[in-house]
Amino acid sequence: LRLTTSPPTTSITDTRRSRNYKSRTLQVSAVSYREFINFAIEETKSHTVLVPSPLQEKYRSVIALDGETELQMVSFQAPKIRLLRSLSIENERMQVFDFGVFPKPEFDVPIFCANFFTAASMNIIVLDLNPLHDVTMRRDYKEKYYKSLMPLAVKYAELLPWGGKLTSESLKFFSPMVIWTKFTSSQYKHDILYSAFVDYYKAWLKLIDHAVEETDVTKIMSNREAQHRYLTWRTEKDPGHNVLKKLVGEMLAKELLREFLFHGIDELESKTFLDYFPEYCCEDGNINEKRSIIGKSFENRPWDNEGEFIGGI
Ligand code: BLA
Repeated sequence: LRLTTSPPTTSITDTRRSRNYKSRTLQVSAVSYREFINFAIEETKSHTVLVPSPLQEKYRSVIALDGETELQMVSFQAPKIRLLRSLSIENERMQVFDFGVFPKPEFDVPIFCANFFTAASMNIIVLDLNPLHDVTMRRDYKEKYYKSLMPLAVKYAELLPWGGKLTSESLKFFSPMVIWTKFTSSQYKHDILYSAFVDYYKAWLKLIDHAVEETDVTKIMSNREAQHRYLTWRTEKDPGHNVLKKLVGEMLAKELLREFLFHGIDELESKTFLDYFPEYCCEDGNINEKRSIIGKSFENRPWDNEGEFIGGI
């Protein structure tokens, strides 16, 4: 962190000076997620052959409606990875990092998910290896991927404690090793978050390294549908939507969600949101705009240290 002089108070009209002002304030803002994406890409490259995704040509950079804030996007693919993509947004008011890695449907490996939102020094953090299949119903799936990772989860659950009640539906998309936390910015917390990100990503890379391609058509279909259901949920109900809409307007926000962040929603399957989540159907047949039908719950971490669900029904 570099301390700088306080920002000029006079209004700036000259664009070059205005850019200097911006970069100076960026230096004082405590958080930047740039090192996170750099680490993830370099680390992935040391495990597999990463090539740019066809999406990369169209989605690189978008300037927000304020004429200043830049949304930066990168996307890649690899032999076992359908899509690795990142969106980062950094201005004086907020820093956003939305990083996701989606395996090809031939692999039942969890989806890597890092969603970090920082504004007014409050951080809203989700870091997880999101399960493709229900970890309560499918014990075999939980044993296969999460059993050996629980010690890692327990370590970070102490350092980055449960962030409080959340939209109940989200829990089905989270694993027993999820880091869901909120904190006020500090270098200490930021360093812990970086270390958690590094450890979780290395753990995920190991899973995909060892994953064996599925040949059973029924199992591939089930993986594909599970991933599509996940994409469908997040395209419709992700908590970041409002921020995106404010930045780039409703039309472009929707395009970025469907075509970039959750790309695959129009390719993997043809089922709709209401096919998967019929409880959101309004009388007029439209999708209920509420983020959550059930409401918020889970005041405390609903898994024990072995990853057993202890949150009730
Ligand atoms: C809040 N983001 C949240 C919350 C969660 C997540 C759990 C707490 C509110 C809630 O209960 O829903 C994240 N939820 C997730 C994730 C999954 C999920 C990752 O179900 C995956 C299945 N957050 C972002 C991005 C932005 C963002 C990219 O990841 C902005 C562009 C913003 N998240 C954001 C904001 C809030 C939030 C503003 C607080 C507003 C709110 O609680 O609705």
